[in-house]
Amino acid sequence: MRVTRNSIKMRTIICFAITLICVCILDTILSHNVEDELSTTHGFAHKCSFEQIYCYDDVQLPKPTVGLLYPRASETREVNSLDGVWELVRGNASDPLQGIREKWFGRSLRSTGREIIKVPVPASYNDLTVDQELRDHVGTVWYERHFFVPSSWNMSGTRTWIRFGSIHYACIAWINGQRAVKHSFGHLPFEVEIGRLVKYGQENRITIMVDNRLSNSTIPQGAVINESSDNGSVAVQTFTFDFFNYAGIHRSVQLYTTPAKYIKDIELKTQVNKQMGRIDYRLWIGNEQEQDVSKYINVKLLDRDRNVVTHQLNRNYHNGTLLIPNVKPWWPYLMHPEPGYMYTLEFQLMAENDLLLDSYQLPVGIRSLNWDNNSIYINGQPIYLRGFGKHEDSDIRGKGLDNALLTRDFSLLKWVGANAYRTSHYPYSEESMEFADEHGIMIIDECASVNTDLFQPELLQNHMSYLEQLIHRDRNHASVIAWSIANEPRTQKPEAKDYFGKLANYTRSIAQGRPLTAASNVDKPIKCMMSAFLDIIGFNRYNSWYHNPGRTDMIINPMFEEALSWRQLHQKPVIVFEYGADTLEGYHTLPTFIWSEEYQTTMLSKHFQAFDKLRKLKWFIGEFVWNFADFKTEQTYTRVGGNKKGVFTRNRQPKYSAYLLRQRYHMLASKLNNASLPTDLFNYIIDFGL
Ligand code: BDP
Repeated sequence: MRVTRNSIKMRTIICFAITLICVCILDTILSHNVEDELSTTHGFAHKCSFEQIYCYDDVQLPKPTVGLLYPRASETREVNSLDGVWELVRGNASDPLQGIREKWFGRSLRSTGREIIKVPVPASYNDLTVDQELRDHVGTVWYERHFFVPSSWNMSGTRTWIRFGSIHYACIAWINGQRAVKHSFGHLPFEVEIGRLVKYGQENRITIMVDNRLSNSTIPQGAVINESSDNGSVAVQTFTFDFFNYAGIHRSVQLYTTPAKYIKDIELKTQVNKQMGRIDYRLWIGNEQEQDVSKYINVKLLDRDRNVVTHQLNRNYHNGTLLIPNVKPWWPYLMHPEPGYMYTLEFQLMAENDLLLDSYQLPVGIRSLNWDNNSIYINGQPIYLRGFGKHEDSDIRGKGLDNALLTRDFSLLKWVGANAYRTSHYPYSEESMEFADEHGIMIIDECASVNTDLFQPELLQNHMSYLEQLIHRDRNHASVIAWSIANEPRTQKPEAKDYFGKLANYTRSIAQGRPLTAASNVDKPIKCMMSAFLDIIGFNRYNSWYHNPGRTDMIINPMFEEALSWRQLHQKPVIVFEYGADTLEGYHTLPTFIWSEEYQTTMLSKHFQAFDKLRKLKWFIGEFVWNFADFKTEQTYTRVGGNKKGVFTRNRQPKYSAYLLRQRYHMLASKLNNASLPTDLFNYIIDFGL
C-alpha cells in the first residue's frame, strides 16, 4: 500500500463511481452495437436490484477452453510467422468506433487518408515514435498487413489457422474484409480457423482494431473519463495500477496448419516417485465427428539428446499413462546439479492403415508438486522461493515479446541465484514460460487482476474467465507452481468475501494440481476478506518506504510480526511477495538516504534478518524483492521516469544492491540445497594469515 499515493487512489476511485454512469450512457449512445461486439461478457444479465448489486447468482461459469496448442511445425504441420513490419493508423480519440462505422476493414487502411505509421509486430505501439499523442492514445488503433498463404495449404485435409499470442486489450480481426475473430483479454492467446477467409497462393489482407480502454468490468479495471484540456474535452484513461498501460500486438501472430483430423489439445499431469516418473496424458481430437479413421496413437518420450526413452502404442487415443523408470526429474535451479530437465513428448495420431494423421511434440518436465499447511514440495522436497516480482517491460518495445531480453533476464536471474518469480501482474509470454521450464525457474502465475475494486458480477464473470484461459494455457508447464488470483485487491471491503469465495471455489475446481495464492496488502490480516480462501498466504509490505520512509531501523520487527500474524490467522504457508525501495542508479549517500543505492542495499539486508527469523519457523516459504528491474509507469510526481525499485536497471545492469542479493540467494541455495557457490561471489580482500 502506498501511503503517499492514497489521495490519488481515492480520487480515482471516486472518479470510477461518478464517471461510470456517464461513460456507460455515452458509450451506449455512441456505439451500442460495436460495444456489444467488443464486450467481454456474452449476454450477461443480472437481475439483482440496485441494493443487492453484489449478488452473483447469475454469474455463469466459463466454458472450458479447448485447443490453442502452441504452433509447432511437424511432419504434418507448418507454421508461418506474420511478425514483421505492419502498418498502423491511429483512430480518432474522440470517436474510437469511427473505423467500424466507416468499415475501414473493408479496404486498405491507406485509402482512409489517415497517417500510416510503420510499426513492428510484436511490440507495444506507445514508445515506438516521438509522437506524444500515440504514446498516450486512448481508444482504438488499426493494424494492417498483407500476406500470402501457400497454395500448398489449399488441400482437402488441411486446415489453416491464425493464432495471436497476445493483443492488448480488446480487438477484432478481419481477413480480406471479413470478420475472423474478436478477443477481449490482454496477455492471453486466441486463435481461429481461417480457411474460409483466405485466398491460397494469393495476397491477403489482415486488419486488426485494437482498443486499449479499460472499464470497471475489464481485467484489470480502469475508467475512461473526459477532462477539459486547452484543446477542448479529451478522453483520459484512469487506473490505479502502477505500470504503463502499454497496448498493441504484444506477441507473435502466426499462421499454421493442422490436418483435418488433428490433435486439438493435450493435458499432462506428471509425478515422480523415487526413480519412477509417470505422465498421465489426455488428448482432444479435432473433427472427431467425421468418419472415424483414427486407430491408435504412438506416444514417444525423447530425452534431451533426442533418444527415445519410452514408447507406447495406445488404441485409446483419448488418454493414457507412461511410466519412466530411472526418470530425470525436473528440479528448480540450484536444487539439483541438472535443473530444468525437459523431455519431449511426441504424439502421433495414426490411421487404420498405419498412415500418420497428425504429429505434435510437447516439451515436458516431469515432477511431483504437493503442498500442505507448511510448505510446497517438489519431488517430495520442501522449497524455499528466492526471487522477484517482475514486469514485461523494456525501453522502446514496451511489453512486446523480445527473445533477446528474455535471454538476458534469465541469465541475470541465474547470476543472482534466484529460483522463482511471480508474473506480476498478468500472464507473461508463452516463450518466457518455456524459458522458465528450461532454466528451472519456478513461476507463481498471476492473472491480470490488479487493485480489483467495485466487485460487480460482470467483473467476477470476466475474472473467472481470465483465470480459466490462463490455467488452460499454462497447465502443462513444470515451472508453474501456483496460481495467483489477484494482486492487492481491495479485500478490506465486506463484499470482497463473497466475490473471492466464489472466485477461489471455481479456480480450485480447475487448478490442475496447483495451490491458489494472491498478494494482499491490507494493513491487518484480520481485515482481508480473501486470504481464508487461499492455500498459500502472500503479502506485500513496504517497511522503510511507504511505511516509515527513511527508517531502516523499522523493518525487522514489523516484518516478522506481520508474517507471524498471517500464519496465526490461517495456519498456511506464508510468503512475502513484495518489499523494496525506489533507487536511483548512480545516486550514492553515506550515511544512507532514501533513493540511494546504499539505502536499497541496507533495506534488503534488514529484510534478510527478518526472513531468517521467520525461516526458523518452517512455514515461511519465500522472499520476493520488488522489483527485478526498473519499469515504466504512468506520469506522476512520485515516479522519476517510472518505478525505480529494480535491483537491475531498466537496461538490465546491476545496481549496487544486486551484489548483496546475489550473495544471499546463492548462500541460501548452498545452505538449503548444498549448491556450490559461484567462485566470484566474494572478491578477494586479504590473506589474514600473513
Ligand atoms: C505495490 C504494487 C506494485 C507497485 C508497488 C510500488 O503491487 O504494482 O509497483 O506497490 O509502489 O503495492 O512500487
